[in-house]
Order: sequence, then C-alpha cells, then structure tokens
Amino acid sequence: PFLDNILKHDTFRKGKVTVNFIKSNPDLFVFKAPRNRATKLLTYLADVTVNGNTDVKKIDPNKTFIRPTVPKFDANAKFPEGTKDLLTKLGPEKFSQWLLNEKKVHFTDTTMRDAHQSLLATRMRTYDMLAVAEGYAKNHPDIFSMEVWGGATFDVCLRFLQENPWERLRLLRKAMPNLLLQMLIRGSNGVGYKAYSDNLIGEFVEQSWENGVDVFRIFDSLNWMKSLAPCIEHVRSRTNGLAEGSICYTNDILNPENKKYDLKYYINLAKEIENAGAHILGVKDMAGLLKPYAAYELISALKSELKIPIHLHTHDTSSIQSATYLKAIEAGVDVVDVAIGGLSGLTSQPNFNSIVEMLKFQDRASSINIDSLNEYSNYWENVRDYYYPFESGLKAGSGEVFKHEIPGGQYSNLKPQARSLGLEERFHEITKMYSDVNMLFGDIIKVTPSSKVVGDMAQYLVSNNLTVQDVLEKGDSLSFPQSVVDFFIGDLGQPVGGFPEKLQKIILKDQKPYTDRPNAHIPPIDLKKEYEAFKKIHEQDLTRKIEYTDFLSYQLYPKVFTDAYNRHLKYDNLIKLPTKNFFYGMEIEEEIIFELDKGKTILVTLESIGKPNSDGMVTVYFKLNGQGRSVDIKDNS
Ligand code: 3PY
Ligand code: ZN
Repeated sequence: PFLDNILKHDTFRKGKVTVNFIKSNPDLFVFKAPRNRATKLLTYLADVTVNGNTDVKKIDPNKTFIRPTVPKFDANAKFPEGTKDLLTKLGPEKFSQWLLNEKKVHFTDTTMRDAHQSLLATRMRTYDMLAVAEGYAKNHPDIFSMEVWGGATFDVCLRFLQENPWERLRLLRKAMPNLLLQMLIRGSNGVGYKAYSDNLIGEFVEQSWENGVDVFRIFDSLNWMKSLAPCIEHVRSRTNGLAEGSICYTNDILNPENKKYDLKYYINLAKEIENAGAHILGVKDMAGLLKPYAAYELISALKSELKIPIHLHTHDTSSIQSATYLKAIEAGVDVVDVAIGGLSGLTSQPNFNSIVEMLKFQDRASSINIDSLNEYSNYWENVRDYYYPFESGLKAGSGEVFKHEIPGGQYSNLKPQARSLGLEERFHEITKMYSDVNMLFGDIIKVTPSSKVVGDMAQYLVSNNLTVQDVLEKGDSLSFPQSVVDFFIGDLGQPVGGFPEKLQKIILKDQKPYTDRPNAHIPPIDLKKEYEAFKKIHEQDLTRKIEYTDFLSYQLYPKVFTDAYNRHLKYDNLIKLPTKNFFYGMEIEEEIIFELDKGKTILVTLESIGKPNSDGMVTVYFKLNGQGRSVDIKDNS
C-alpha cells in the first residue's frame, strides 16, 4: 500500500519528486482500507442463501410472495406543509395550543413502530418503510405524526436486523420532512430495560431530536413521576420538540372494586405530568384495557381538568377498541393512535382506514384521503407477508386480555417464547399465571420493562410447576429470575403503593432494597473521555465514519452493539437490501438491484451454487454487473 500511495500521489505523478518527498508528505502513510463493499454484500447473500438467516426459525419452502406496489406520488413535487412545518413556525407551547383548538380529530400513524412491534416481533426493516415514506408524506400531509422510532425498535435494529437505528431515523426524517416524527421513550430506562445514568438519557434525547424526532412520548413502567419528570425536562431543555408525558392505563376505572387505579388516581397523575411541563398528555393503554364507556369518563375528566391536548393510544387485542376511540372522540380527545389497515387490529392499533371511514360526514371528521390510504394498506398487506415467520399466530381478538392485562407487544411475543421453552400447550396457564403474579406483586402497572418481570416470573412458575402460593410458602428455598430480584431491589423504581413487604423479603433474601431513584446509584458518564476511548477501539474500517450516535448505541447496549459492529465489518451495511433477500437469500437466476453507495447501484444475479467439498465449503457463483464473481462459504445447513 505504501508503494501504491507513492504512485498515486499528486507530486509523484507530476514528476516533482525531491529528496524530501517522503518526509514532507505524511499522507503517504495513511493506508486506505479496501472498500470492498460489493464482496461483503456477496458474502452475506451467499451465506443467507446457503445457511438461511439465523433469526428466521421456520421457513415454508412453498411460500411465494406478491411484490408490494408502492402507491404513486410525484417525486419532483414539493412536500406540502404539515405538522412539522407548523411546529417549526410555532414552537412547542404554541403548537400545543393550536392542537387544543383543532376541531377535527387527529391521527398518529403507528405502522412503522408499534404496529410491527406488536404483530411481527418488531422485525420491520427500514427498506420497506423507506419505499413508501416520501410518497406517504406527500399524499398525507394532514397526519398528525408518524411514530417511527423508540420502544423495542432500537434494540431490534441492532440485534436482529443489522441496521443502525440512527440511520433509520435520519433516512425517515429526510423522506418525511413535513410530518412530525414520534418516538416512544421509557423515561429513565431510555429504549432499554434498565435505568441509565441521567446524563446519558439527556444526551440520548438531544441526539434523538438532532437526528429527527419531534414528539417524545415519555412513560414510566410504574407510572413513577421520579422517572417521568427528568425525561420531560430533558426534552424541554435540550430540544425544541414536544414532550408528551404519558400515563399508563391499567385495570378499569368503572370497576367499583378497583380502589387503586381509579379515575382520581389518573387525574392526579395527569396533573403532575402537566405540571412537570408536558406539552401533550399521552394516555397509553398498552394492553388495550380502556373500555369504551371508561374512555368516555376518563377523557371527559381529563379534558376538563387539564389545559394541554390529550393523545390516546391503545391496542386492539380485545377487538373492541375502535368503540373506545369512538367514545373518546365524542369526549373530545385530540389525537388517537392508529395503524394502517394491513398492519392493524389484534395486538396492534385499531384500523386507521376504518376509523377515517367511521368519522366521515361527522363533526370531527378528518381530511385524510381515504382512497390513497387504502392503497397504502394494500402495500403493507403484501409487505407483511415477507415477515410471516414472525407472526404470532393469533387469529382472533381475545376478551381474556381484561383478565390477564398483558400488553399488546408482549402478548404477541409470549407465544413464541412459550414455544421455545416447550410450553406452547400450556400458553393459557402462562396467561393465567401472569395475572396471578400481578396480584402477588401488589397489582402493578405492567408495561416494558415491568411487564417483562411479570412475564419472566409467570414462565418460571409454570415451567417449574409452582403456584404463587408456593412462592409465599417456600420461596426462601427458591431462586427467582434475575429480573424479578432486580425489580424488588428497586432497579425499575417504586410501584404505586410500594412493594408487598413480605414478598420482597422472600425474593431478596439478604439483599437490601432501596427506594430512591435507581439513577441515583448510577454515576454520570464522562461522555467526552468515553467517546474518545470508544473511537479508539472502533477505528477499524466500517466503510463509514464512527459517529457519536454509535457511541450512544454502545452505551445503551454494549454487547448488542459490538455484535452488530462485527457483523457490519463482515457484511457491510445491508439497510438497502430487499427484505425478501435479507431473510431468505436468493433464488437461482434471481436478479437484484442494490444501492451500494449514494448513486452507485449494482446488479447482482445468482448463477449457481456448487456442492460442498470435504471441508463443507461451497462455492456460490454470482454475476456482479455482468461480471462473474464467486464466494466460498461454509455450509452449516
Ligand atoms: C415499549 O416500551 O416498547 C412499548 O411499546 C410499551 O408499550
Ligand atoms: Zn403500544
């Protein structure tokens, strides 16, 4: 490479070399790593074609796909003005006032976040979102916000999809510059499952804004103000975005026996959130427990008690949640969360298309173009098919959700989890146990990450043939899942009404719990110093620069980031690879077009696959832009 650098050097080529040539040109010692991106891509394609994608467990060999049709839009037309433009013009406080004064009901489209998190184990790839993002933003400028980021998507991008979540955000921001982009953040737990240091969460919020997030839906998995308030403050002080502080809804305010989570409880909490500086109040009904008549009561009360707009979120697990929206809309709710038809219903959000139809010719009808919306639903219906291995298998709504109270996102995950533990046939025992464990824990708010603790305990008890009574009677001799122990120590904060003391002693044994903020036990990170150290370790050629946002990913998920980084070194960036090929590889004679770099597109054809040799290696033959290329790969199948 040194000789190469000399031969290519400007001074050398101009024939002006002097005795000081080498000494005076330190750039001769900078050796560019080979940018063999095409080879890396072919290695991935060879590997996934021969061995399959390790994330895809069950493949149907006869499966065929219908290519999704992207609805038409004018690529040269300007983006019509939307809510993002309005936020820029008004700033968060005035924007919130504007929303409050709107007569029509507004919609948040959750298709690109919660819908696939709750139906397809969060596996939706950026590729499928990006294909329609620009057209959608141009055809539907009257959508309130697009929920596209946060929740489980951050983790899943890195862990399973080989994507950089920040790149997803930036690409979507660019494709939808006129609409508000929304994320879900778990207060002090960020987009993770534990508490992080306050300065890391602050930095994360700021970078989320810088990279494209406008609306921050902030919640705490125990409705604990001490986790919610600092995050609301981060949004207020470090961004010009909207802080949507949220109450998580559980139980049933109309049940006279429910003394804990009654209307008064929610109104008081909502007022605290408003006083903490939220621009919008989120009502996060993560399990879909807010029944229609309860919604009317709750929203009416919130509307009369608060001065900020109300944004309602639910999951349609029971199949009656559109009735909830109807009553909430009658009570004056400002925004509701919906998912586009093809990715709506069951554990996802209610059906956007049908709700728009429902409101047609009514007082609060929206101006959404329903014909266009239906075309997008058809697109997503076909895209969804690529993800068939991640479907939960749920076929109908379940009224049982009002008993077990399992959040939508968790419910669709619990079945595959039960399957992997060999407990599939006992699934309904697990859901019943989930509700028993909840009562044992003192009837807690259940949403990520507290819901995971309840789920872990339920699976532990079912798989060991234990009951909650056994926990109380012989718990001293049992060793509980780590997440349960951490929860009772106080690592997720304090539940409403505190922990049941007797149980806490049984679970913690000799360990001491605490009652202050978990973050009080986590020192701030020296971000500057740690970033320098991070850059040093990760200075290998990524075929792109290491960025500050990579460092934040690493801080949140060190092991997951490192694994993703190593895969990136091996396969490069696969974000633009079509989904069918990412999950299922290529068929013989299939041709794909891949954007290697901005404006640089390559054409790949799979020609043939050789037979394994004695070492189990196979040669996979491609054509790359018409030129023959081969890759040797270990056959692990
Ligand atoms: C998440 O935290 O990811 C959720 O969607 C909770 O409902
Ligand atoms: Zn949700």
